[in-house]
Amino acid sequence: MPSVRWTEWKTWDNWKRLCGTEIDGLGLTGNLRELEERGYTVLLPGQLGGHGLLERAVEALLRVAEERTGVRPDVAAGEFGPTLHAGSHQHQSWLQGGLLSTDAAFEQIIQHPMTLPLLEYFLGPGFLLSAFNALIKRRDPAISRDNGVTGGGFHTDVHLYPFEPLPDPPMVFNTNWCLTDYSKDDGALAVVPESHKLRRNAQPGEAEKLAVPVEAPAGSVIVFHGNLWHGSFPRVTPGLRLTVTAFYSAHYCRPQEHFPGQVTDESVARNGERFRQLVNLQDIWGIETEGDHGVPRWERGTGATLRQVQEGTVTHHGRRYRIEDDDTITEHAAGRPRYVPVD
Ligand SMILES: O=C(O)CCC(=O)C(=O)O
Repeated sequence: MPSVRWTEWKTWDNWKRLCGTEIDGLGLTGNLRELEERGYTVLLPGQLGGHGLLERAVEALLRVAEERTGVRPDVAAGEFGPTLHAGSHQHQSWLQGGLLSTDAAFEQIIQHPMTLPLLEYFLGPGFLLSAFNALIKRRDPAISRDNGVTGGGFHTDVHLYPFEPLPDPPMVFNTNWCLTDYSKDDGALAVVPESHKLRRNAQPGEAEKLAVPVEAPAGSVIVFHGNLWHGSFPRVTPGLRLTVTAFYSAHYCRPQEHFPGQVTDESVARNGERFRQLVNLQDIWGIETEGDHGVPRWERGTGATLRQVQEGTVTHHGRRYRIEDDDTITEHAAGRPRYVPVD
């Protein structure tokens, strides 16, 4: 995130210029252009840098699915156990809630250095992780390549915003991490290119006619705009499609999941400031008692007052910090604190 004071950028144009410089330095200008023009882009494994993240994420997903359902998904045979959200549409099953802290690979995914700058460009400073889910999908026996393969379940992701035109700048952005290959027959994400510019939801049946598959090899990530019409194609090949979705919202929006109440101590200990900020652990809002006022969530329950927090130091996981106001978001209370290591 550009660590420039709010008073020095203040407008969206300035913000985007700052972020654009960082994006350019990472070689992501083409991806940014696709996001602006089409509403989605694919970052390929070669751009993401590998380091075994794909393999670790697949293993984590299979392990957690087995813990939750009693059945280890069989990626080749196309079988998985019953989950709470099974069969929403098209023979797919969502693992929702409490997934993030189950594996360090997932924590790495939500703060990946190649996705965050693109998200920041559109969502602004201090954006949050809104939800972290997994999706397991198998062949739909009712559909074959011969009887037509159309996309289904089309929606935008701006679930909390009840008005049209849809918000611009967008309030939310999505990343779908393809843990297996994505082709149309594999049941890929279906999108309507440029539909994010329409700033409205699709009429029934409208998106199906215009949808195209987002095809990508395993290990890619699809980044897409919150106002984009999307769904997915039914799977007509054997085996499973595996996906994890990291969904983000702007700093001023309400996240879907309450991460501060769910991330484990081990998870926080093995991650840094960016992770704590994304899961809203350093938030000063969500006040419950008078003593909470201005006190970051991470300090709540310790009995520390605002004055003690501001004037002293705090210790977490063996590390001592001074807490400063972060004026890179705004210059007053809507900002968030910054934890500066003291030793
Ligand atoms: O790939 C899919 O099946 C749909 C994903 C989706 O709708 C989402 O991540 O919001």
